[in-house]
Amino acid sequence: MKIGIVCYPTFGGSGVVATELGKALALKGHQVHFITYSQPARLDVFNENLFYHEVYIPTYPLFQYPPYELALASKMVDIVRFEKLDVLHVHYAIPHASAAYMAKQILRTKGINIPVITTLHGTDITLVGKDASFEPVVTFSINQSDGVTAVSDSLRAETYDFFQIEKDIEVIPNFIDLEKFRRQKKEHFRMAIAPSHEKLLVHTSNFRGVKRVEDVIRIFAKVHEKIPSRLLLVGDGPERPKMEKLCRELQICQDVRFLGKLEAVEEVLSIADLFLMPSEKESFGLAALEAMACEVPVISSDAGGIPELNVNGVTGFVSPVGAVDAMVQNSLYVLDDAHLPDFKANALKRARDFDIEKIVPLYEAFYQRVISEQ
Ligand code: GMT
Repeated sequence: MKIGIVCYPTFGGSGVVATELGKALALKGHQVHFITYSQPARLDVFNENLFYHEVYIPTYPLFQYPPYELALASKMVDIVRFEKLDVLHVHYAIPHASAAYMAKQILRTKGINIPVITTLHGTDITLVGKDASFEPVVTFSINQSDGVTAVSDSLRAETYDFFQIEKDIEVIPNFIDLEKFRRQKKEHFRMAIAPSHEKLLVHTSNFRGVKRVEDVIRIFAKVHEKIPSRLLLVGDGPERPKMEKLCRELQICQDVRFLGKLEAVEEVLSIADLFLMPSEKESFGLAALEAMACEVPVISSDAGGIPELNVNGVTGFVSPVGAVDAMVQNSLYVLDDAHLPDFKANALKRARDFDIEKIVPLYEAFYQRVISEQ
């Protein structure tokens, strides 16, 4: 197939999933065309089947807000026609689904019918999409898509609860490349970070409010009172300055490292004992799956789709959002050397359910079905 993929090119979960999907499809012989405003962060390989088309957004003094959606729609029209694409797959509804709708209508006037598939990722539904400024357009563009997928049962349910959706939404969960995300031997690195065999807790996120990084730090502070431990924070975002201040107030700075954005997050996960994800909202929790693939158990909230991934009492523990004390108790239980090896093994076993080799064929079958229904 010739597949167009539209996504955000940043480190965000939806962009990562879209890019990894495109790379996997290219390896299987499909021709994949990425259409976005800059090179996707993980599109760092050469493959004869992979193409990247940059959306150029002209500026003009009149535009306080340059119209990206129009430039994107025009680029989609151009690439679908020139490359003779079979399907357009857009990741994250805003504004990709409405831009795809516009492209589809324009192409129709030229005698081309391009099937559009929209994958819902999370905040496009649970946060941003619900805002009255976007809701009518999100509802309309989901209903106009030829196929719709969501990354968890929870996200599918929330979409039907909040929006007037007439389309079937198929759940295709996120996936993991177990070749890339596996526990590597990094003993020298571990000795440098935890020379006295301290336990290592890790959190990775975009440091936005919904990630509740404050809970991460408060959980760690209490764990740290009980056992020698260190906290590694990967990622960056608006909450970071507040979090650095909180570490000072709690006098734990010497045992907390802010590592910033890292490309090889699997190297940090390879030395970790526990992953913390206390999010307020989380449609899937891709960062937790990456940790589990590296044999790291997860202490999480019960937000959104996380319980579909993190099995309570097996791969870690799940508690209500904000239940810091319960998360502390559960962390101490998992980190106990009598329990840790079992939790690590269970985390990896569960991650294998989301092996990229199992999930990519679900997308291929979905594309075939949507194309054949046209
Ligand atoms: O978590 C974010 O803020 C980024 C966001 C995105 O769209 O880039 O992530 C969402 O999509 C990921 C991939 O499907 C999911 O694993 C995340 O759970 C989801 N984030 C939220 O629902 C908050």
